[in-house]
Amino acid sequence: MTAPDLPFPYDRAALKPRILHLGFGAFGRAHPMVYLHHGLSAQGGDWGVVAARLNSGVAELEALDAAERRYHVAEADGETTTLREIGVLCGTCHPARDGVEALPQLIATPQMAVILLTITEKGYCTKGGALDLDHPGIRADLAGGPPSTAIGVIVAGLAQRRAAGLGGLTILSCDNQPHNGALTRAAVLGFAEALDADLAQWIAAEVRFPSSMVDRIVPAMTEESHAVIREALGRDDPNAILCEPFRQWVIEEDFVGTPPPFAAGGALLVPDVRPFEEMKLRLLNGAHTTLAWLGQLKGHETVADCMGDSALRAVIRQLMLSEQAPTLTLPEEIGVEAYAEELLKRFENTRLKHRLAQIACDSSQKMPQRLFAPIAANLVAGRDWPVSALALAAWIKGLQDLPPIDDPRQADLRAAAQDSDPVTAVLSLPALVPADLLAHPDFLTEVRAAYAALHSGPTEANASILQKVQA
Ligand code: CS2
Repeated sequence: MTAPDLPFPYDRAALKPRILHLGFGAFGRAHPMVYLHHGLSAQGGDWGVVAARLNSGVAELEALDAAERRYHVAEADGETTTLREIGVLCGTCHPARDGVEALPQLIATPQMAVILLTITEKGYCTKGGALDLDHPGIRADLAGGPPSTAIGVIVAGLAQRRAAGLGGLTILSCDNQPHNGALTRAAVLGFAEALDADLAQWIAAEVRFPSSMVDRIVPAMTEESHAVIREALGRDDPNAILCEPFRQWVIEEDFVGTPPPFAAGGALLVPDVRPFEEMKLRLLNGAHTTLAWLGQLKGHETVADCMGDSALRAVIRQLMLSEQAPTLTLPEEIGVEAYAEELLKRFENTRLKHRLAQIACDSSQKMPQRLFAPIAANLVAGRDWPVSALALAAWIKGLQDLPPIDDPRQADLRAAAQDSDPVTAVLSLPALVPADLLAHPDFLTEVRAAYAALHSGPTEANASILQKVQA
């Protein structure tokens, strides 16, 4: 156990609101803020953060304010708990408390330099890589209402910056999407174009949208994790967060001006993050989503429980090494076997109660990058993908058998899962599976065979798919 490092190794009084973190939640606390904490500890500086939420979360921000915006991060595995107090926050902001103009105005302050986003996949309001102009939130924001989406807030703020004669800034996505910088740019420009072509041109020229690959397992807090903090700290910290010791952040080197000291805090700044993000999304997140559904159907509650199930562990290893890895162009310095073994070890961490039901949330938004894209690559290359097929089948079976799980498309998904051919009905929902994958003659056939194996047990007709699963 390590005592919290006090006093802060940087001058909190010197921090200015130069970073706005939209969607400040568990991951934000435990990942980008920790990098900044280490960066400021190494280099000093005035890079303070305003933590913001858009919809829910007023109470969370007020709890932070009540604690002078200090909170602890506990990194736990095995017997070890390392506690660290983070002091990089210099303010909080919520439209419901501070008024709808507060966030755009903050974006338009001269010293504001970086907007960090942890708004989850659905927060980008995109469809097929472009802004979804039919999204109800986007429609309302474009109609001139007080902005309610992150994209609407950002564009309102950028418009004010431009009107004030200020320069652009950097918008840094920290969500698990491929090419998350390009996606953010497409969403922001799509919104601006629908409002004012000149503004869109100004944004395209003045604002940078680096992509980044983020990695740290940060489950939602539970009573049990609060008890771990209480024991390590000797008192409660309602704002604390418990996570694994591992952390990784690979950021595209594309900032307006000097970046915050993320690199000094351990982040890797590179010209191209694509190999890293694809590797992480497919091996880690693809395995997570597969476990979320297969594991729940087998009666498991957490990722660590699944790792204690030798058959499931073997299936996940097969997914990583035989189905996901062959679809990747890997960073030179990374050996895929070692990366997969390290992931399995991280998944084994019993100190984290990482609930499968939490990972299963928003699966419609996660499947494309985690499973559909690698399946498509495997079909083109003529490789087998039996575990991926089982993962999709388990999702569909879970939609039928498990309690409802949050997903923006939940109503459609659950209705389709009741069809007499649930595989076809779910996977043919509009704008879910890319058209060329759906049209591939083997795609639905393989998932149907996997579904039949899960639903009615192995039969002659579906035996081949199970034989291909080595466990
Ligand atoms: C998880 C991720 O909930 C999920 O979808 O797969 O939050 C995962 O824990 C992180 O991406 C790990 O870096």
